[in-house]
Amino acid sequence: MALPVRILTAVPICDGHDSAINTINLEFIRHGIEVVYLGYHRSVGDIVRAAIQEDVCAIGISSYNGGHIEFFADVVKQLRKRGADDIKVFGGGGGTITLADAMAMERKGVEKIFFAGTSLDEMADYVREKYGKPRKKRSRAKTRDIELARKLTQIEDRFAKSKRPASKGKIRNPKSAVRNSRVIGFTGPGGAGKTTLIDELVLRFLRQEPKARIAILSHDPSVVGEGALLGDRATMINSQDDRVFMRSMATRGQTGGLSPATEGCLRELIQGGFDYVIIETVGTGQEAMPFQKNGIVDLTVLVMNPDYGARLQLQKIVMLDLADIVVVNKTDQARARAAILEIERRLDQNKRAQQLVASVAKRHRDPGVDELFGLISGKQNVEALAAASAGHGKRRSPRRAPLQRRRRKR
Ligand code: B12
Repeated sequence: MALPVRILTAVPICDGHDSAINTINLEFIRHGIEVVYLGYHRSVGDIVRAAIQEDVCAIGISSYNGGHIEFFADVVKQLRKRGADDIKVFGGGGGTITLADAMAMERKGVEKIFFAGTSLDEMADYVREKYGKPRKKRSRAKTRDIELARKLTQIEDRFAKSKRPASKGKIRNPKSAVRNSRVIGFTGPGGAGKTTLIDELVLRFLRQEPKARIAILSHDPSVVGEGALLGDRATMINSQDDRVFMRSMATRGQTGGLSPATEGCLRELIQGGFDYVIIETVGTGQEAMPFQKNGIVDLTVLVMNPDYGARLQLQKIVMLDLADIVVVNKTDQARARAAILEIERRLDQNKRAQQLVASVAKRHRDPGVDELFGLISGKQNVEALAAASAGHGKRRSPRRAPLQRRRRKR
């Protein structure tokens, strides 16, 4: 089976013209290309870091606000500087990039500029033709990120070729490595705010643990042999940091929220010595139990939207039985208070030590996110959290034991 072509697309810093790239992304996907979309208003450093971590074949930049000669050239220069000059740069910007500009850019190492009037098919065909060929044998990786990124690609590719899982055995006790990473799995329905929540947690990790390194495996759905929009990076602001290694994974036909290669990639990240590894599933349905297999995570977080429908729906969500922490996000919505009460009652049925957290992840310094951070980082005890959150009108069942204490018993 042919391996999917993987590219990264982005819009430069100070540029909010994303309508062109949104259209082009969709066309690429329709042509079987996996597109990691970084979003708009992105710096050269962010683009280059993301391209390296995602191990893409090429970067497509859509630029309308001027400064394109310098910006594109700097992307090429930074890729070379970091030993990643096998990643090619192409793009467009309608009439804002003149023919003379394009020639100057090509002299500086940009591979191709598309002008106004080019058909979408033509651009997608170019990408498939130019970047769909097997990559040349690459020189030794110069940086830790490049080396890790290539290993993750090999794992994904091995599976894509053979249709077999890339790894076997449990991850909990890999013989070759002492496991120091704390692996946290986030799941929940699409639109609950998982990505925003993770990004806010990353901000707290970066601030409070000045040496911690964090890895994120973020999943988006795709069908075998088809394209995919891997768009979680577009929501991530704080996670664009040199201490964060993020990889966007298409599920490539696997149901349940993860990719067939997730486990193998997780093994690499654990061996890579990250302090925290965060796995984000695709938006899941009622039956999903993505982290059940092989005990691949230490802690599971179910993120819910208050608007889940009738109370009866809660009886059908399997993860409400399994999650260590349930987060009701978007509690600024009208139905939030009722949702928290209903979910709390539902959790009481389980008679297990589960935590319930209410958050508004999009809000700056949200106390609910602080509380969740305390729980997953093991930095705060629950009594302190309960006292701190008393002023925010949240209910906490006294029967729920502190998470840390409960986990140690396992
Ligand atoms: C739509 C638009 C907007 C929308 C943007 C909506 C959005 N979310 O994207 C709105 C109204 C918000 C807007 C705002 C502004 N805009 Co405006 N906008 C445009 C407009 C009309 C179309 C751009 C577009 O999307 N084209 C559609 C694409 C698909 O077609 P295309 O441009 O021909 O591109 C082709 C190829 O280049 C290729 N391509 C493009 N990108 C990429 C990327 C890759 C990877 C590939 C392979 C190919 C490719 O695809 C197309 C194939 O045919 C242009 C004028 C124009 N006619 O270009 C001005 C234009 C870009 N805007 C302009 C300006 C000045 C602004 C504002 C600063 C205005 C203001 N004072 O507020 C703001 C800034 C916004 C911001 N935050 O950055 C100027 C830029 C001038 C310059 N750079 O010298 C332009 C050129 C208008 C003008 N003539 O003055 N804008």
